[in-house]
Amino acid sequence: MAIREILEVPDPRLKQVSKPVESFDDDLKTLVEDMFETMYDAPGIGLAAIQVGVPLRVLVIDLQPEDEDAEPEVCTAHGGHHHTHRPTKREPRIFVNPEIVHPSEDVAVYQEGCLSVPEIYADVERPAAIRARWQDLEGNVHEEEMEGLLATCLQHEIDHLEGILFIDHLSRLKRQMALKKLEKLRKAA
Ligand code: GNR
Ligand code: NI
Repeated sequence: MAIREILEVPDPRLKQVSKPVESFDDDLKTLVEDMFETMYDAPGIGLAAIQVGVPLRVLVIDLQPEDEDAEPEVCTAHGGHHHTHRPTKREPRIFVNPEIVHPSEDVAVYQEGCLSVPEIYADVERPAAIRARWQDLEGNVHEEEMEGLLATCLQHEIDHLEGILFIDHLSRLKRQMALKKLEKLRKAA
């Protein structure tokens, strides 16, 4: 297992269209293991293979984002009695060759962020629910209806497979403002 480097804008590889997975072999399993390790370390709730420079249609998602190895954080935000924050439980999900077979007409707005566009957050409107189809590490096909954050996150990740970032859904002005802000943050760092 290894943590891989996450590509950031304006890396041109993020604009590539990823290729379907054809061999469900040990290399694929290693890629997925490394993607989970990289995602939990970041931490993030999803990761597409192209974000670690591999142009294959592979995604991992876990909506419980906190790093298991992190020191427990002492929290005093609840009336003075201390407790620690830990992921309640991990829910790792793997999506190989994912497709949206049916998006809902109703939309939902979520504030999105992206590990490849660090520290930038913006509201994005997407179909609120989707029927998705994908393969697992053995190549077996699955289909499921999703809504809420899982539906949003899967659509964000499938966009990565097409070379699309969440900032591409913003107006040109808002996208330019986001990229300027990121440039400024990098200069300050
Ligand atoms: O960690 C992430 N959080 C997030 C929040 C709202 C909508 C989508 C996401 S995905 C993002 C990780 C990432 O960049 N995946 O590609
Ligand atoms: Ni992203």
